[in-house]
Amino acid sequence: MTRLEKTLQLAGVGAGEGVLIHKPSNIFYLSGYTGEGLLAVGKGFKTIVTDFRYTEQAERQAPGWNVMMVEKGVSHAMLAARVFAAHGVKKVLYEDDQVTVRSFEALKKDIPQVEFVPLNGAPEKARRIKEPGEIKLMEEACDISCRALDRILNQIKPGMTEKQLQLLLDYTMMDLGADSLAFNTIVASGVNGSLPHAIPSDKKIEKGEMITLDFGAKKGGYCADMTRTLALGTPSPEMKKIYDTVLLAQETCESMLAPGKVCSEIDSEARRIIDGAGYAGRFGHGLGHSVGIDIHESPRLSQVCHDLLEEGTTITVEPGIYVPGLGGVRIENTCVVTANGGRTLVHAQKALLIL
Ligand SMILES: [Mn+2]
Repeated sequence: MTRLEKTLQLAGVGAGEGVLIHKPSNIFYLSGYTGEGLLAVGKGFKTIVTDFRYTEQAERQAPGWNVMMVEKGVSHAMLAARVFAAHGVKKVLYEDDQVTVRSFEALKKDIPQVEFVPLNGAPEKARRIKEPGEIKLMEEACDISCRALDRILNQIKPGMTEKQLQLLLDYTMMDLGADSLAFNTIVASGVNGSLPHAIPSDKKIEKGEMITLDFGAKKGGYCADMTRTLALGTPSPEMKKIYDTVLLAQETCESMLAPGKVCSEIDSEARRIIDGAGYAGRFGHGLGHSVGIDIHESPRLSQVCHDLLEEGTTITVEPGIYVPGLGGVRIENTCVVTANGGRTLVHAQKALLIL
């Protein structure tokens, strides 16, 4: 079954029904096309509606798809309306989490006499289980990220700013074959480590500080996501204790990954370990998130997600402890759930690295 067939089946699409796709990651997943525009699809038809800038690209990236080009006075939705009319579509499923209120009004005007109903995340449901080819691309993205970290380690010196370190890491990932970055790299040193999503600053990295690096390459459309916290010189006993606690939580929870496991229960285990070490309230985010074409996908390892892990789920395990005025530690691997349990795609050392 193709990805499109799987998605139409999950959405329960039958004859006389059509689907509009606006979300870029869903457009890429279903068609391979990475430009702007929308998809108008249904049983027996698949069309990319785009403009002059992207028509050739769409034809190259999505062989077998019908590509339509908008012209002056003819909107994307008007072309979708022609496709739907040609296939007797009376009901259109659309992404109500993507379309703005204004563009929904335009859709209703440009595609008249059809009923609009929410698609309810059918493509995202299909995307939860990664195909072997998708896992291979994520493995490549993780491998580039790990090799980049390995290559820059001996260049991290006291006096270097967080921004300089970010640039070095980003440059090295691109140099090693990343297509782009999966997200903005986080570099947090010393007291900045207590900010889980710190923005790299002009602060100089000093001896005795820990440095949290959260980063990932993107390859073939797929994201890597990894975090390592390093020490520049010997860390304080308190920071060492925090590191050991986070490492124990990370390794324990990673080893719990398996098909059928409840997401919230894995998150609870990390909290038990961290709270038990005296850091209750210092781990204020979820334990992990699925990752793929988008950096944050579902399911999530959190208190509010009671979904079961399935074979082919790719998910991060990233506990952290954050203490304002002191610093923080986070350790993160991107893993794949296999029939035999979790397998990490990130092979960088997790034991504390003291530079
Ligand atoms: Mn992450």
